[in-house]
Amino acid sequence: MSTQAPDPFTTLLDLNSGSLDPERKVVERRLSDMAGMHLEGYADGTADTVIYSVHEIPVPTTNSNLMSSTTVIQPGKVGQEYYMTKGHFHNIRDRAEIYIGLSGEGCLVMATEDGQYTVETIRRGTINYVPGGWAHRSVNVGDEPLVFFAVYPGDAGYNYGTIEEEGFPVLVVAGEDGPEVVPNPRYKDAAASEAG
Ligand code: S6P
Ligand code: ZN
Repeated sequence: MSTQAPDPFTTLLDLNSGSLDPERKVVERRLSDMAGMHLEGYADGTADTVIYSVHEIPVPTTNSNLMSSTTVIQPGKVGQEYYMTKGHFHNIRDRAEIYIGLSGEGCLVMATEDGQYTVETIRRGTINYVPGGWAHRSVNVGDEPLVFFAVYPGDAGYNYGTIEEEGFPVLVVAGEDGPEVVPNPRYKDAAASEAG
């Protein structure tokens, strides 16, 4: 079939842990994979710490299929900045996405290439809409794992390079009274991010 539709199938999602049955493709991201993404460097000896895992339900990567995954971000901080995902635009920029919060407390930072941004809440029961053209990064601001489910067109793909080079306009940091959104001093500052 030209749409490459798979046969119908069902997956069991553990709403607390984010694990799937059956598990098909799990990607783990460690502090070493996040080098340069937090404002501060991570502490010596912590490079192998797993920050988040993505449990994907793979389908053919066509526009007629819906890819989905569960992300589990561990609680923790690098300096004052919370553990978070790398963040990305979709490779096909106009592809949208939906996040459904399952457990934990988090933020979804979204930004356009020209610097518009918004920071939304992720928690059990939230449904976040990520429009096409908005880069997105999720941040665990709580003490428990942050778990959310994502659905997106099968051909959306990932563009990590733009965020790696430019960052997001804002950071989410631990303030005296809880999470705070602050300007990113290195936003679009290539020289600073290379030095950092
Ligand atoms: C995919 C979707 C999520 C992320 C996951 C990890 O479009 O937005 O499944 O891939 O939350 O984030 P990242 O930025 O490392 O891919
Ligand atoms: Zn995405």
